[in-house]
Amino acid sequence: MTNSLNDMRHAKSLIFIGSNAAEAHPISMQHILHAKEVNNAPIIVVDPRFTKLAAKASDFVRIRPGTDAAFMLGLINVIIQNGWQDKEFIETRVAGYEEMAVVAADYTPEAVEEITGIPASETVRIAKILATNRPTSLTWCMGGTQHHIGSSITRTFCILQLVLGNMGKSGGGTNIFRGHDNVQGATDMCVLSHSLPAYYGLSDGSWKHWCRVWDVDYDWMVSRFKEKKWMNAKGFTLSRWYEGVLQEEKIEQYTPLKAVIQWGCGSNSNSQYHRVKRALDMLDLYVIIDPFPTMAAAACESDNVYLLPCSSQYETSGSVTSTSRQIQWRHKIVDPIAGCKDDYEIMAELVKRLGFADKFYKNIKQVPEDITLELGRGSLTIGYNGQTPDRIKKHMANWHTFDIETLQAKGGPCDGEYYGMPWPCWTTEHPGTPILYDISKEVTKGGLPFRNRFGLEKKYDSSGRTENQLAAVGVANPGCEVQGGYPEFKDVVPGTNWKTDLSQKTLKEALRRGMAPFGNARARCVVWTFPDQVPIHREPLHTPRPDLIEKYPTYEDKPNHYRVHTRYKSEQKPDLVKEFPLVLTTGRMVEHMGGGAETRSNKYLSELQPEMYAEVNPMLANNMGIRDGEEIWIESPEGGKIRVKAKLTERVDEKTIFMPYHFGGVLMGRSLAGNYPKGHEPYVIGEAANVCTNYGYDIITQIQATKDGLCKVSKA
Ligand SMILES: Nc1nc2c(c(=O)[nH]1)N[C@H]1C(S)=C(S)[C@@H](COP(=O)(O)OP(=O)(O)OC[C@H]3O[C@@H](n4cnc5c(=O)[nH]c(N)nc54)[C@H](O)[C@@H]3O)O[C@H]1N2
Ligand SMILES: Nc1nc2c(c(=O)[nH]1)N[C@H]1C(S)=C(S)[C@@H](COP(=O)(O)OP(=O)(O)OC[C@H]3O[C@@H](n4cnc5c(=O)[nH]c(N)nc54)[C@H](O)[C@@H]3O)O[C@H]1N2
Ligand SMILES: [Mo]
Repeated sequence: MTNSLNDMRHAKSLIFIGSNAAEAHPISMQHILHAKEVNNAPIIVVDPRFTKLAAKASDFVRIRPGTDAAFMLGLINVIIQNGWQDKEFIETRVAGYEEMAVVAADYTPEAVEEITGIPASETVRIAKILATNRPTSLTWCMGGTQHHIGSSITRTFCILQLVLGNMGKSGGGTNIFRGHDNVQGATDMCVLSHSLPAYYGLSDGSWKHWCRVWDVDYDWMVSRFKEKKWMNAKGFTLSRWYEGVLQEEKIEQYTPLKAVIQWGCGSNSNSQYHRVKRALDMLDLYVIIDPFPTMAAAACESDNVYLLPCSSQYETSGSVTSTSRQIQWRHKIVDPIAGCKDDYEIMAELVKRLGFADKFYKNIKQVPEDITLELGRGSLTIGYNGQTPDRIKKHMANWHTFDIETLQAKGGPCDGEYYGMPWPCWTTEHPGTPILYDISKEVTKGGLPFRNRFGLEKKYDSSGRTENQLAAVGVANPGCEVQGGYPEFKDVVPGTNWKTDLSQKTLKEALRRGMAPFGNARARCVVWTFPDQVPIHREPLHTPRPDLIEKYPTYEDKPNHYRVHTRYKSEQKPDLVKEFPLVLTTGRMVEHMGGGAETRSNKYLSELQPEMYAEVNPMLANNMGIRDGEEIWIESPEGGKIRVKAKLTERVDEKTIFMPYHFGGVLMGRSLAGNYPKGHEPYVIGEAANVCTNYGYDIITQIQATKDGLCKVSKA
C-alpha cells in the first residue's frame, strides 16, 4: 500500500478492482465507509460478481474475468481524450507517458466493450467520476493479480493513478490490501525463490551484503551450494514446486525434488491440486509444520509424511508488518499448549541438526528481539532500520495517542511519529513514512520522492530520442538541497552505496541534506525488461472468446520460468471453449481462511459455512435442470473433477461459475476423512476448488491464474 487503511478516509472517490474487502478485509470497511459517508465519496467496484463489497458501492461494474487491463487502458484513454489527465504531474514526475498513451489509444470504449463486456458508455461514465472526484484511492486484490497477465494488469492500475495525478497524495495512492496478517512482512523479507531479504535480488553483491549483516563468511555461503551458479538462479515457486517432483514438464535443475517442508501452508491453495496430490505421494519426505493437519496431511497416502504440530500466533511474540507497512509487536497471550513447540523452537532444532547453528544465531541471543534488530540492520533498501523493538513496543503501549486519520501521535511519548513507523523509517529518529512518494513533506518528516533505480536517462533506440528519468527541475521535497531530480547516494563511504553502507553514514548524509537516499526520479509507464514494455491486454490462456486470440494473443512459451518450462502459446487452444463453455473463477468468503485448515477446525465458523459449493446463475441452472442445493460435477480441461453443491445466485452471470477455495479433505468425489490423525479431523471437509482451477501462470511472477479458467458443469 502506498497509503494506509486509515488514510483512505480522505479519499474523494474509491475504486476497488478484484477486491471483495467486505469479506476479505472486513476491518478496512470502517475507513472505506467513513469516506463514503463523510466525504460522499463514490465507491466503484469492478468484479465479475456482485459481491458484499459491491452491495456497499455506488457503482458496480461487472467485468469478464481476466480483462481488467483492457478496462484500465480504456479509462486512461478516455481520460486523455478529454484532457482530464494531470498534466503537471505527468510532465514533472512521470516517464514513458507518450509511449503509454499511444498504446492506450487503441482501447476505445467500444474496443473495451468487445473485450470486457462493459458497455462503452460505462467506461466513459466511470472515467468521468474518477476525473471529477480527486483524489481517488485505488485498491486491487487477487482479482487483479491471479492471471497470466497479472503483472501487466497491476501496472495498468498504477498508470491510471499516475495519469490522474493521484500518487503521493493523502486520499489517493495504490492500496493493495495484503493477505495474511504478516504477509507484508513476509514479502519484505522476500520469502521467495528469486530474491534475498528486503528486495536485494539474487546477485553476488546481494549475497555479500547479507553475509556482512549476518557476519558469516561469503565463501562458506558459496560452499553450501552444489555449484556457484545455483546461488543466483531463481528457485521453484510455491505455485509450481510439484513440477520438480513429477518431472512431466522440462525442469532446469540437476535433481528432482525429493523432500519438501511446508511451514504454514495449506497446500490445497495450489492450483492443479490433483497433480499436487500425485507429487505428494512420490516424495521421499514431506513435513508439515502447522497447528492443524492441512489437507495434505490427509492427501499424502504413501507413509512419507511427518506432522510437526506447532503453536499459533497467540503463543509466540515478535514483530509483524501490516498491510499499511506499519510494524507492530505481537505479544504472546498464552504459552504453547499440549506440548507444541513454537516456530522459533522448531527452526532452532532444525538449524542445530543441519549443523550451522553457530552461524545462524551469531547475532541472535535474545529471540525474537534480536531477529528484528538484525533484519532491520540489513534491510536498508526499504528503511527497516529505524524500527527497533523498543520503539515498536512503545508505539503499541501508546497507541491511543495516535490520530486515527493521519496515524500521527499528538503529544505523549511518541509525539510527531506515525503509528508503527510505516517503512521507510530511515533512522531511529525518523517518524516513519505514512504516504509513499509524497513530496509535500520533508524527507526527515515522512516525505518521499519516487525512487531512482533505472539509470538517469532512457534511450529510445529507433528514434535516437532520450528521456530524463529524474524528476523535473523544481520538484523535490521541502528543505531539499537539490531543487529537482537527483540520483541515488553512493561513495559517501568509498565502495558502498546507501543500500550497502552498514555504518548508515550514507543514509544520514542524505537526510542531513534534506534528500532521499534513493534519489528523486520519475515513475515509469514503460518497463523495458518486461515482455510487454507498456502493459496490454492478452486473452486468458483458456478463453471463452477464441475470436479475440488473434488480436490479443498470449506470450510465446517460456522455458526455465523459475526452473519449469511454462506453456503460453501452445496452451491457448481456441477449441477448448466448445467442451468447457463456462468461465471458472475462485476466491474467498468471510467465514473461512485460505486452505481452511484453521477455520474448518473451528466449531463456530464450520457451523456458519459447513459446505463446499459453487455459485451458479439461476438462468444457467434452470436451463440445465439444476436446483438450488443439488449436487453437480465441475470439470476442468486438465482432468480435474469435483462434486459440489450448486448455490443458485444472481451474484454471478450465466457464463461464470465461482467457487470458494477454502475446502479440502475430499478429493475428486472421494472422502479422505479417515486419513487425518485420529481426533484431529476438521469439523467440516469438502472438495478443493483447486482441483479444477486451470493451468496458467503469470509471465513475470508465476502467480497461478486461479481467477480465469474454463470449466464444464453437469448434474451429479
Ligand atoms: N475471510 C477471509 N479473509 C481473507 C482471506 C481468507 O481466506 N478469508 N485471505 C486473505 C488473503 S491471503 C488475501 S490475498 C486476501 C484476498 O482478498 P481478495 O482478493 O479481495 O479476495 P478474493 O475473494 O480472492 O478476490 C476478490 C474478488 O476478485 C473477483 N475476481 C475474480 N476474477 C476477477 C477478474 O478477472 N477481475 C476482477 N476485477 N475481479 C475478479 C472475485 O469475484 C472476488 O470477489 O484476503 C485476505 N483475507
Ligand atoms: N483457487 C484459488 N487458490 C488460491 C487463491 C485464490 O484466490 N483462489 N489465493 C491464493 C492466495 S492469495 C494465498 S495467500 C494462498 C494461501 O494459501 P495458504 O498459505 O496455503 O493458506 P492458509 O490456509 O492461509 O495457510 C496457512 C497455514 O498456516 C497455518 N498457521 C497458522 N498460524 C500458524 C503459525 O503461527 N505457525 C505455523 N507454522 N503455521 C500457522 C494454518 O493452520 C494454515 O494451515 O492461496 C492461494 N490459492
Ligand atoms: Mo494471499
